[in-house]
Amino acid sequence: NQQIESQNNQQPPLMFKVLKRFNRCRAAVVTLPHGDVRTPVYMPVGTKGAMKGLLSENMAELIDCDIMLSNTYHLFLKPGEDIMEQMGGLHKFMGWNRNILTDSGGFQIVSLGELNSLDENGVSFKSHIDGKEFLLTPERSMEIQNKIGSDIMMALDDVVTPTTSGPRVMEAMERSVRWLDRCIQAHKNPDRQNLFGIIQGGVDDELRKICCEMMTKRNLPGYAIGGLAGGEDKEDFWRTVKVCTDLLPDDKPRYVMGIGYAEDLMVCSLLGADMFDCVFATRTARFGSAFSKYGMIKLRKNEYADDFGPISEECQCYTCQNYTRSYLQKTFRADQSCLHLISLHNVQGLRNSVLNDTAEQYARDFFINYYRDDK
Ligand code: PRF
Ligand code: ZN
Repeated sequence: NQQIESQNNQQPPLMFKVLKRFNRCRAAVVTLPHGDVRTPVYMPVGTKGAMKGLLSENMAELIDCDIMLSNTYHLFLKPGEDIMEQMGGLHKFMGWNRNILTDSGGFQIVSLGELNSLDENGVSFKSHIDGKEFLLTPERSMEIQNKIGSDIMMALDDVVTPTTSGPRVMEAMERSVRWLDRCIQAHKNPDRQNLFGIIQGGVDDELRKICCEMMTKRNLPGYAIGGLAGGEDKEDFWRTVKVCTDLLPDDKPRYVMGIGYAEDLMVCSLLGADMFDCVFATRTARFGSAFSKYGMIKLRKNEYADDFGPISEECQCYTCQNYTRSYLQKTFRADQSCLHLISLHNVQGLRNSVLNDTAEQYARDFFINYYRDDK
């Protein structure tokens, strides 16, 4: 371990600059190989290499996106790592020259139900395309992500649902640390690609603390908080995020994986997290809620069908500068980019309030309106 802890001392291709703070919350800029990412940031997911319904040449323009997320698992099955490598990486393959973050694959295999077996060596699974059997190890995940050329690669982790209890939670946490070490060893391009570790440990504070302590010793360019947003109580969820953000380095980005509800983006940002995605976005009631000075705007509602104003008149965010409530209402059911536009508005609203020194009022108003009953 001594060797692993010290070999990671070279400068990573990532800079993190905090512009302003409100208590734990930070408005920052993460500089990556493909440009600046303004945080807090909500990353849209382009699972098959391109966002559903959007061409990548239009995507940056359409949704003002600094970074998108893609999945090793899906890219590995199609178009495959060799095509990706021959093309010179996913950026070239997609014609996307802003940043890309790739998840390591294990979580997708488990959550899509493709898992055959899991042991210390890795995860074995059957392709949902042709039924062929594959083994994903930490080394293979790094090899594939190195070929993809993502700006941020995620370590392969052993994920259990947050409602799991007993010795399996500790086993998964400890295995995630051992797999992280194998990822660090196998990573070929530390000068061009950032490897993030993923904190596990369920909703057990002690396990989370141990995991944070062990992983921060590896001196990685950034850290994710995994294993949450899977049916646990909000109280457990938010407390666990705070346990981790208290211990993770203040001068590095923190990414909470797989959350998408407006209130979770707010709470986690206020607790000091910087990056979010929502791979398994479900369109439940509060999902289309956008916040404005006039209260919560539930964009799925028909009353907005002929409302040609922005979500919020005074909002400077990209969504409000370019889209009407009517547009968002109409695309709500059909298009995942709409959900991204709403989340972008919510997150950028908070970011701007931190920059303007009005975050306290912003957060108060948000929660007062969010939990107010429908009139
Ligand atoms: N690990 C990885 N990807 C993820 C998660 C995780 O814990 C989550 C949260 N359950 C979403 N995506 N590798
Ligand atoms: Zn806005």
